[in-house]
Amino acid sequence: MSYFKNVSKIQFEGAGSKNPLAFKHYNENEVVNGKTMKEHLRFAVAYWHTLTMDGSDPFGKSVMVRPWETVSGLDLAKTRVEVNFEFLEKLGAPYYCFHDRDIAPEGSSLKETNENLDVIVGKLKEGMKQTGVKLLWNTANMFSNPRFVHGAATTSNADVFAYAAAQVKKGLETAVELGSENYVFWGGREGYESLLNTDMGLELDNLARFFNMAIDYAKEIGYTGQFLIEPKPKEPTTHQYDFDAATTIAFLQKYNLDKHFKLNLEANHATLAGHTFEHELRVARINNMLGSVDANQGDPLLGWDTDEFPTDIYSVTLAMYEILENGGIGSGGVNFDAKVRRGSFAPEDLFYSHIAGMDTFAKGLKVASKLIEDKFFENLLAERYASFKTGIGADIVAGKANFKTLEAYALAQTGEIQNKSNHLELTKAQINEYLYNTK
Ligand code: XUL
Ligand code: CO
Repeated sequence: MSYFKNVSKIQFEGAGSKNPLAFKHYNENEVVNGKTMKEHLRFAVAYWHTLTMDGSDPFGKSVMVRPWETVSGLDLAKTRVEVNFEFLEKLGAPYYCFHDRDIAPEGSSLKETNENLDVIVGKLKEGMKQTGVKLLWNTANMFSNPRFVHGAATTSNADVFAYAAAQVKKGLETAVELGSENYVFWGGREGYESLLNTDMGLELDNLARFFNMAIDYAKEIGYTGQFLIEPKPKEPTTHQYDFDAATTIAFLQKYNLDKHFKLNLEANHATLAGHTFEHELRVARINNMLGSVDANQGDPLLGWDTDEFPTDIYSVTLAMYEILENGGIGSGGVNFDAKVRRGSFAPEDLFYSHIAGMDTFAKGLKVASKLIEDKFFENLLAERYASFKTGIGADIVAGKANFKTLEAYALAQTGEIQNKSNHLELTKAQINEYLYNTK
């Protein structure tokens, strides 16, 4: 049974190819910076956007009724597993990601819901064995069901906290069963609408308690995958506790959780936080907390999470630079947390969009690699910060200076301090040359 009869395995045809169902830049076996593109990029497809998203929005109903959606409930869930593996194989993406509720419908009790999950997890395991596709990460959807109206681990209702714990317990068991390389926590409704009725101290303490329980249970069942937290500043709540990379790292450090987690950083979440994607990656990198990325892009003119496919080569190049400087993405990957626009409702748009994203990342990887090979940023920074290499600057860096020695130094100087231009526009023009000319 084939669900994409008009699409065969996507091949690399090279720059200049006009075939919409071919890669122009992503050549999985091509070696860049010492590793193949496949090893660098570790692409993953998001189950929720590719298999279950139906194109509905607050103003209109579903427009993406897929040809295979002729059944419902658990039968539809089973069909989607088959579609998933055909899609992944034809695209040549080595990984996928899901929320528990993407893959199987909820039953009338937690027990029944878990039984539904077991059926689908069994089928996924079979598909993974047959295709060699792997699970980059799984997570728990603790935001869609009405029970999570006041949050999950940060809810005001202890019964909901218990339910959320049971859900993550099952999620970790699923991670073991499917060999998931990471487990993600995105705090869907972990935040507040109004401080007027919020005990922020208790909610944050409870969130830390919840994470500690997850760490303990993972240890108990022998789950060794990487725990990831995905920051986002707002939406659905007015203020989400994992606002951005810096806030999340401070939270983890306060509760001594930092050694157990890394961050899964999403481009559109960075935009919502008023940051660039590369800013978020840099904050994580310098704190040794860069774990994985959710690849997408937002519309800077809109204030919500549009989850568009990443085609902005400038932003992706700078993101890939951070990843390369990090020494790679480790057990993480590049997960397309991205959805086709409502108007792109044809099944083949699922291929066009992923190809666009994969080609953008492949090209970004090449440009970033060339920038590193040429020591572009290394030389620029060495020159800009040269004053910290000798004399008083070297003393500051070595911890040999204090306010008294610095005052004595400043008093001994004659004339005005001299600063140098940083030639930022020249830097931008030079980066453009790399973007135009890297083959
Ligand atoms: C929501 C979002 C989630 C997480 C996983 O904005 O990004 O899909 O990636 O829960
Ligand atoms: Co995401």
